Amino acid sequence: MAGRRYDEAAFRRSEPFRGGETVKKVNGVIVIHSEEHRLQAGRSELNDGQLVPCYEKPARADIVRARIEAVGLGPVVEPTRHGIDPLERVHDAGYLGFLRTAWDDWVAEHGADIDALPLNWVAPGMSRRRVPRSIDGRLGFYSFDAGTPITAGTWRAATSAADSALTGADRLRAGDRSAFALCRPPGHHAGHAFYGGYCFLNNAAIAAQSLRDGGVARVAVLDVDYHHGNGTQEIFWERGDVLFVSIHADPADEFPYFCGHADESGAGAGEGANLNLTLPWGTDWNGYAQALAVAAARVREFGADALVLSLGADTYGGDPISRFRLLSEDFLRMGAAIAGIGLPTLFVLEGGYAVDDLGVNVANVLTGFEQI
Ligand code: OKP
Ligand code: ZN
Repeated sequence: MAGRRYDEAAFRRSEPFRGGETVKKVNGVIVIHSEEHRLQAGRSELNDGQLVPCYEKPARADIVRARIEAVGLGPVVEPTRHGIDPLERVHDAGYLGFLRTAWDDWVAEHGADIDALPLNWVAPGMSRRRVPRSIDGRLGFYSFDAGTPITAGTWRAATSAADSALTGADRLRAGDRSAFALCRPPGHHAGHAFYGGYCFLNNAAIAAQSLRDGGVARVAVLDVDYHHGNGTQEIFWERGDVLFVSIHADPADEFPYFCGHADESGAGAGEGANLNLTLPWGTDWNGYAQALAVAAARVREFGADALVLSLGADTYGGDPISRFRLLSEDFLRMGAAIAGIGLPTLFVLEGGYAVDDLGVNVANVLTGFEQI
């Protein structure tokens, strides 16, 4: 995969393009972003047996936005509000109701000084027939990990992120070649009726469904986050009109552990419309590029009319919770490879926790895409 070489100096020279209306904007991609993301600022998550500061924090979006403006990508625009209907096209109404009031219910029980984290879950054989009345019971009922605190601003932040993805989908339907939904919190671990993995609303799935509802016949979701997009897989598992392809660390070794295996291919009308490409710890661009070529070929073969790209940059070698070894310049190659698929593409931000380098890595994907 040839890819174009990353030239930092050329990048800096292009900065004046930002105000330069007469200059053709080679790096133009509309970026949709809401400041409301910072309402999700969890204090701690359970990791390695102890409560540690949240990896998924507001500074992540800030550095991505700063880099986008520095290199002349953009413009950056606010999302338009889309209300509850497009969320209910993907998520269970009872789950959405839980999420909307969970913080208030938690505060009534435990006070506002601690974030809401679940304490126990159902195992196979235990009953899920009743939704518990207790907030602690409901936190466990609707979640799958203890790394995803619900806070005072979770609902507003999560809905603002979904609105960014929906606004991006609108742009694609209006004819744009690309858009970037700068979402926080991320979404790809959130399923029809569950949250976890720092995700509450599945922004990419909501956007993909909105494209379908807007008349796009076939949609592909390609997930390049280091972790398997188990929520997106679950949402589209029995759907033949939405292809899900994910490249990620082998779940035998890595979160989310219980799904994302190579033999999970969908069911019913969705049989064959799910493809998991698992890679071992230590994977560098060589190994990654081969998987990406397989993924791109599958998306093309599916005959998709639009692509939703779940963009996690936690495949980066410097990521604190992940074990692939991509370099910053590899993200330019990734963007070029995605452009090679040749579809209108909505990028949706997922993970990436090496905050200092996250802006460069994410902007590189967009730049690599726009240069093709
Ligand atoms: C969210 B996204 C590592 C703990 C990991 C959850 C990771 C969620 C990743 N020791 N806990 O896909 O980037
Ligand atoms: Zn991830």
